[in-house]
Amino acid sequence: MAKCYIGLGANLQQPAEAIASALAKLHAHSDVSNLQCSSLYHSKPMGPQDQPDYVNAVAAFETKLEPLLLLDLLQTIEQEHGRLRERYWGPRTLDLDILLIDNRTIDNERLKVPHPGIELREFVVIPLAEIAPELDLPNGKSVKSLALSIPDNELRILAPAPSFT
Ligand code: A4P
Ligand code: MG
Repeated sequence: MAKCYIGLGANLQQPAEAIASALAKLHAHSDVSNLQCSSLYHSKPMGPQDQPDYVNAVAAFETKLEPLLLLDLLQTIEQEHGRLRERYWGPRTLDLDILLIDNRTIDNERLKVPHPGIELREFVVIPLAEIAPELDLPNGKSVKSLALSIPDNELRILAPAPSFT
């Protein structure tokens, strides 16, 4: 079993509902167990500013899926939400990024783990610290201290973690 952390983001249609529905699909999947999720956060767009604000969250779960099969699963869920990839860092109905898989480092064409953006994104580091305050990244940095030092860029809690029981 590997412990995985993923980032969820959405800024089109009904973003909070898209995230709740992605979590429900993960919860229902036979290879996903012990799913937990941070609060839902409201964030300012990183990248092009002429797009709506985002809803972001970080979830954790255990899985025996190999990393590329996990990526396939997440991409399938993105597709089911009508994900259109039109513009780099542009708006999306649902974006699922693998943040961490245990303490592993993976660097291939389809998958980079840890996700290279973790430390730079308040909408990742702060929700991650909410559910895993004692976690260290594979490079040894403490998630809690990253969360305390990153500018919050107006990040705020929008809603409690969706429940999926
Ligand atoms: N890929 C490589 N590593 C990973 C990984 N760890 N997890 C590859 C997921 N995918 C990974 O991703 C392109 C390719 O990255 C995938 O096919 C996969 O093989 P994508 O999601 O199709 O493209 P993208 O999302 O447009 O680009 P990218 O770089 O993934 O963008 P991000 O990092 O997802 O950022 N502002 C706020 N406030 N909140 C957000 O969530 N998100 C983005 C997109 C921009 N601005 C944002 C937010
Ligand atoms: Mg992405």
